Parts: sequence; structure tokens; C-alpha cells
Amino acid sequence: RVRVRGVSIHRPFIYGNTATVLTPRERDASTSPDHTHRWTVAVRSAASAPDADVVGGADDLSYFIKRVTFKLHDTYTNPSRNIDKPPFELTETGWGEFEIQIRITFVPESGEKAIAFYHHLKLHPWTLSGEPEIPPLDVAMKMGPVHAWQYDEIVFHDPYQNFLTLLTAH
Ligand code: SLL
Repeated sequence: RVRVRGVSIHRPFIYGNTATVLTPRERDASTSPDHTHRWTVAVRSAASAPDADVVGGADDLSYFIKRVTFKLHDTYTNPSRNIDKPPFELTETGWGEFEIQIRITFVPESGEKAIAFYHHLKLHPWTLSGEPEIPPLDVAMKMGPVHAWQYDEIVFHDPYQNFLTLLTAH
């Protein structure tokens, strides 16, 4: 296995979440009536829109990502959730915001170590410039989905020749 010295190759991606307020009907039907929101946390190609309605499709990072692990707050059962195929996303319901640890494992032929970082799950539509209080649920519901997305780039330094070939073929 040969490393290509002096070469860095990057892949842009976005990570983050969308969240919506559960309707009273959904809350009544739920086994967890204290849950107020449904949210989706995801790792997506930066080529596709960070839009809750756009799922999967051309957004396939699986040629170099083997697994995305979303580590949730300990209040969730089995908080460590592995997603092994695209779309690399997880939908849950809950009542609170917390830090989600996102761990990306690369395909074995990459020879790359996994990377991990955090995303703060955002449920509430407040901003620093706005009201100091979190808007009540009925108001938040009218405001529509909350989005919290971050752009970043995964950089591979001195990649193995076969991995570089794989990356550039996409
Ligand atoms: C808080 N730092 O104390 C936050 C923690 C945890 C949110 C929020 C659990 C759902 C469930 C859930 O929404 N946890 O237990 O099913 O406010």
C-alpha cells in the first residue's frame, strides 16, 4: 500500500439537524407524551440542500463513509446509533436539546482513522437578537421547522493511492 505524499484531498459535507414541533394529536398518540419535538440529525454531502424534504437521492457518501454513529443523550435507550448506509441520518422525538456526538468511520480501504465531532441539537427557534424566552410551542409550531446546519470539509492527507483513486472517481 502506497501513500501519495504531499497530496491532500478534501470532501465537503454538512451536518446538523432539523426539528419540528409535534402536533397535539401526535403527542396524544405517542408512548412518550412528554416529547415535544421530532428531529432528524444527518451527515450529508454539501452538494445537496440541507432541507428536511430532500432525503437521500444523489446524496451518497457511502463510497468513502462506512458508518456514521450518532451518540445521543443518555436519556435515550441505546444512545449509540449506527447508520451503515445512506442516508446517514437519524430521526427521533424528544423534549430537550443536547450535544450529539457524530462519529464518521471511513471505508476500510481508506486506512483512515474515524473522526468525531459534536453537533448541538437545536429544537427552539430563538436567536440572540430575538426574545430572551423560548417561544411557546404553539408559536414555535407556526414558525415552522428549525434548521441548524454546519458546513465542513473532511481532509485526507497523504492518502493511499487506491483510496485517492476511489475518491477522484466520484
Ligand atoms: C437538559 N441538557 O437537561 C438537556 C438534556 C435531554 C433530552 C436534554 C429524552 C427523550 C427520552 C430527551 O429528549 N432528552 O427520554 O425518551 O435539558
